[in-house]
Amino acid sequence: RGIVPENHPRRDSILLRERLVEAMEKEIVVPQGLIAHGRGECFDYLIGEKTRDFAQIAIEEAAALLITAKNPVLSVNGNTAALVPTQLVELANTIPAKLEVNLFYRDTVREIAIEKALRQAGAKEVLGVGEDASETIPELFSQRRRVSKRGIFSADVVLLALEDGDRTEALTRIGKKVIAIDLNPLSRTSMKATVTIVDNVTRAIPALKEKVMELKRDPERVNRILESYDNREVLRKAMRYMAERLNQLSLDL
Ligand code: PTJ
Repeated sequence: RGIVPENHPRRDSILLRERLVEAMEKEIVVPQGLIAHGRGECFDYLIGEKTRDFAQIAIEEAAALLITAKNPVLSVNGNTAALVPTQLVELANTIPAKLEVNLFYRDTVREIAIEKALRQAGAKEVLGVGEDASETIPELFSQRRRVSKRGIFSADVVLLALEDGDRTEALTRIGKKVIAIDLNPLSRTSMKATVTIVDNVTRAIPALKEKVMELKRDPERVNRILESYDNREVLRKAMRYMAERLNQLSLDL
């Protein structure tokens, strides 16, 4: 593929695009995933491509929930398998949590390609592939309703990213705590999740692993964090940050 100059100001962003296109050729990512990524890039511009305080607060809450969960599950789709396979496996090992493939555009070829990517990244077990995804989430009509009995079906805390609002809503309705990573604070997923991390998965997943390691050494802090969290306030902060940053940039012109 074309060489991206070392000093190109948008090098990292271009390399991520290359990674997604390569993953599409391996049938990990769907073409729609490229469009979804473009929407994410736009919101990432608005926050200056950094993990801001509203994301840090949500990451802390997410880490506390994952550590104290009975059966935490990390849900993996095409885009996250392409962008952060190793980081997802490391996060799952650190918590520890299960990894489950769950796709909007589900087909056997993709399930197997994603399982392979996760195993190459070091995963010992990958749920939600083939017959393992034989349970269903009630009142959900996309292919995302198919889940593993040992995984999302019996999970108390589910972490997901680049999600559609329907499943987030269906999962919370059946009593699960949902941690969503979504750069768009206006999406239905962001609004319906228990905890919304408005940040890029490429930054949020490693940051979450660091936070899990930190909080595991400090159980008292975990309880304090769990008592005081307000997701609406986090979303408000994210929206205000975007608006104020744009305003400031317009004044600086
Ligand atoms: O792999 P599949 O079959 O499960 O399909 C996955 C896609 C992404 C195609 C599917 O879930 C989809 O259509 O997603 P949406 O409805 O486009 O939602 C994607 C959301 O994720 C949008 O709100 C984007 O802003 C956000 N987003 C995109 N890239 C990133 C992101 N959030 C965090 N990090 C990103 N890198």
